[in-house]
Amino acid sequence: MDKTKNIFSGILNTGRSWFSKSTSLSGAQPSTSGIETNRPIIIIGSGYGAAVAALRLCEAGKKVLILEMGVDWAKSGIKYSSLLKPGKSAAWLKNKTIAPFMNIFPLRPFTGALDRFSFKNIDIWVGRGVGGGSIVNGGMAVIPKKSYFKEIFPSLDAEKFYNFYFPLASQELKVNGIDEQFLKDCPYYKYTRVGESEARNAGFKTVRVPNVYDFKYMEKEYKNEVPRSALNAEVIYGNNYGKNSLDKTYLEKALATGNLEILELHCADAITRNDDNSYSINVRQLNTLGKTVADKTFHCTKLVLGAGTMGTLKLLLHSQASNNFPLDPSVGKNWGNNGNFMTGRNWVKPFSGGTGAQQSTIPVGGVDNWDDDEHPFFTEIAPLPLGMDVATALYLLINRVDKKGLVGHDKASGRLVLEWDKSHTLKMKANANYFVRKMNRANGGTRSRLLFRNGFGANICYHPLGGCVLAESTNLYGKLKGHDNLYVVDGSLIPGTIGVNPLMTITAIAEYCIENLIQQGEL
Ligand code: FAE
Repeated sequence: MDKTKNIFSGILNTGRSWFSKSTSLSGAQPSTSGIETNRPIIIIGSGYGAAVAALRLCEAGKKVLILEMGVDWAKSGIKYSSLLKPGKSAAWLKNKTIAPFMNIFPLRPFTGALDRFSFKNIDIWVGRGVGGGSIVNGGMAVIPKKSYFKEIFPSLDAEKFYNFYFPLASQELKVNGIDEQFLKDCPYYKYTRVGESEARNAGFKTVRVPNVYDFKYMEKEYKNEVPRSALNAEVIYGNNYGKNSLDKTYLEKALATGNLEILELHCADAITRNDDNSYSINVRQLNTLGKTVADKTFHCTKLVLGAGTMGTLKLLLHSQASNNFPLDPSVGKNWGNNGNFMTGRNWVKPFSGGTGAQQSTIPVGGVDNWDDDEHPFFTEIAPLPLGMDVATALYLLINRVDKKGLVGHDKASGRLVLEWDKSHTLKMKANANYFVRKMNRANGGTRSRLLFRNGFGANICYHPLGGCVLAESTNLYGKLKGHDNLYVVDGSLIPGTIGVNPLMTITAIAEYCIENLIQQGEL
């Protein structure tokens, strides 16, 4: 037998532990082709939907393999970098940082934790690595308003979600709240205190936002009893401590069953449906420079897609374009940015310490204007941890999405295309304008022209949703229409909007889908 084949079957058998060492692979490895592996159940991706699926399937005694294109950060020993000192984790194979603004930092290309899909009118940020978006996100764990949930998902039993799936998701994700006294005293939350008092001044309702970040840990950070993370400008390039990302919750539990294997740096490129309705997946194993070190084919009876909204759509639409993979015509439709619209205000309290020189990266405050018929929105009072006081308040508005986008695939370039222009964000802009003006009128300050083009970041999206919508492109439980053995469990199931930050809803929907799919003997 071919010697390389032997080496790689060894690698496949030892799985996660071997690959964790492989992150040091830096570039010289020759490409190996033709490795074939058979597994009963394969999950692509390791974000929220994928992690829920992995845990529940492993608990049910099934052997599961996860293919994740990013690094297994927890195992790699590589430290996440901070906003002020971007390093390996800061970007997926870029030579400059890709934060929403202030990209003045050069980088050596590395398979980092933050990636960006750039389209003509919108940039979409996603997480890369074992844990998906949970590695890079702000951890805000918000349950949507029941009335909006019912509007968005009329076919779901809302009572069961609010009594069971959301509480279950909260518990598994270790959601907790900040101590009010700590919030009042901690200088790192000045931006929240200023943001809340100014919002109330302007006549808005403020709300406390729970988070997956361990606030008891943060209190210790503040007292310098433990290494700092949220108080050390760590977040969108990963948190070294404090944050209960999926590798510390669902995935850790799933691995503890002994039934889960995770292969990092394995990027699924295309899926083929076989005559017996099983699937074959073309996969590139990457090194940390993004070079292919092996081309592999994985075969499975059951395939679960948890590659995130953009990842799942890319895989499905690319497979359709490259090998006639059968897809329902609804796939790609009903896509939205969850109403994401970034804005801000300059000259916020410039003569009384502004919004604070040091800021915790974990947001805990929001403004709830959802019930205003004319200007319905929710906004997070976001941190801007630049290491100095810039007297600037940053907000990520979440609006309704009245006009949905359409995701397609350009065969020539192999890239996704997105129908999304100014007309999709007009109402969002009107809401941002209304909010900023009302805030400035009540408190002083100007529109944040220093941060965004003319003060409005219509192009910034952290919450891509939809395109493979539950009960439209799939059955009621995420099984893809026209397929017997293919299931979707990630953000693409949510039709473009959920009115709040989406991680809780993605987790709860995945819990609901997997519970039913297991009960029905589908998985
Ligand atoms: P996701 O978490 O995106 O995971 C998909 C995984 O699949 C990733 O690890 C990919 O690397 C992997 N993958 C993709 N394609 C492939 C492929 N072809 N082969 C192998 N692997 C692949 O999926 N939401 C909140 O609720 N609260 C927040 O505070 C918040 N803050 C955010 C801040 C930032 C900067 C960003 C980018 C997002 C934030 N979000 C937040 C959004 C949230 O993280 C996101 O909705 C979820 O992570 C999406 O979960 P999925 O399960 O859909």
